Amino acid sequence: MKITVLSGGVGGARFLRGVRAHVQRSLPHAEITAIVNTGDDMWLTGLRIAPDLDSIMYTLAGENDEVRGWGRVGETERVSGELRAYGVGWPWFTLGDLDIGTHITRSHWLREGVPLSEVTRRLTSRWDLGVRLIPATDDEAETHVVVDGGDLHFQEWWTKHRAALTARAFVHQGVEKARPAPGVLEAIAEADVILVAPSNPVVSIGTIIDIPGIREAIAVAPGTVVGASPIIAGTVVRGMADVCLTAIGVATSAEAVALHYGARSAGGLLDAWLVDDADAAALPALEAAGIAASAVPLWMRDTDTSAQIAADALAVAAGVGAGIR
Ligand code: FO1
Repeated sequence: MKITVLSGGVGGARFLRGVRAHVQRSLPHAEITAIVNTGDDMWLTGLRIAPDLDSIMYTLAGENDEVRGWGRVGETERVSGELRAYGVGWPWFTLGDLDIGTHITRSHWLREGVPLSEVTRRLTSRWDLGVRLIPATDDEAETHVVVDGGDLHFQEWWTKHRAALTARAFVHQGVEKARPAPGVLEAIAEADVILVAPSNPVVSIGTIIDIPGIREAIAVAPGTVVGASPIIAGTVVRGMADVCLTAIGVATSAEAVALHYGARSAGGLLDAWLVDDADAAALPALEAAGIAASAVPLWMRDTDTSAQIAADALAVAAGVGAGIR
């Protein structure tokens, strides 16, 4: 069985940890491929930062800072203290010493002309992650946020301003020239199930399907597409997806996000959608929109609960695949 997951950073990393746990327990021969958002990526003090790829890599390696949700566990910040002293970098964006090891290695290979997908393969081969990570694109297509008075790189808006500056629009710079990274279209075409992680629908999932060719590949993929809502009872599970959704005129609800993604039968992304039990009232509207919906516990408290969500998503996929609506 081949499972392909569209994923952003922190929420996606926890979801992938659950998919892996469920597969290890119940589907030992299944292969998991994660297509990961690269819109958050940037050059900083000469280093290429790839937050979502790193959050997933560290989380699946068991090396992540579980409290902060990003960076490495047991981290120190001696080098970033020096960067601040020299007045370079972003004082509000902390690069830990261990994390800098990843950025130096990635930047070194990129400067040798190695594409990001091969860099990612090399970095992740240090551990037995049980999941293949592929960046959505090898091209630089960074998310910028248009605010009153100009535009900011997403990371500045997110970490320096905590998304407090009203986002007038999100611009995925250079996306029209970006191409899916090697393996992305195959991972979509060959998947029995495509899972849409409960990541930020705008700046994580949206920026993946924006890459020319990806939305089109999903539209004709023979597998079943099942998403998990990143919104529970009108609140975001984590991060600032609500601010991003408001900026594009989408309500912060499990139903609104599913309708924003759209039913694949109507030219959208989804065949099915998991909402939390608290949002069970949304099921009839979703069914009416052509999205098979199921209400299950969606809070990812730990690996067991995220494994159960993965199991629920695969069960819904099996039902839809068998024509059971
Ligand atoms: N998030 C913060 O809120 N503050 C930081 O200083 C910060 C540093 C950082 C360094 C490397 C990295 O991979 C991620 C980092 N993040 C930080 C998180 C980052 O903004 C998020 O992981 C995503 O880009 C947004 O989902």
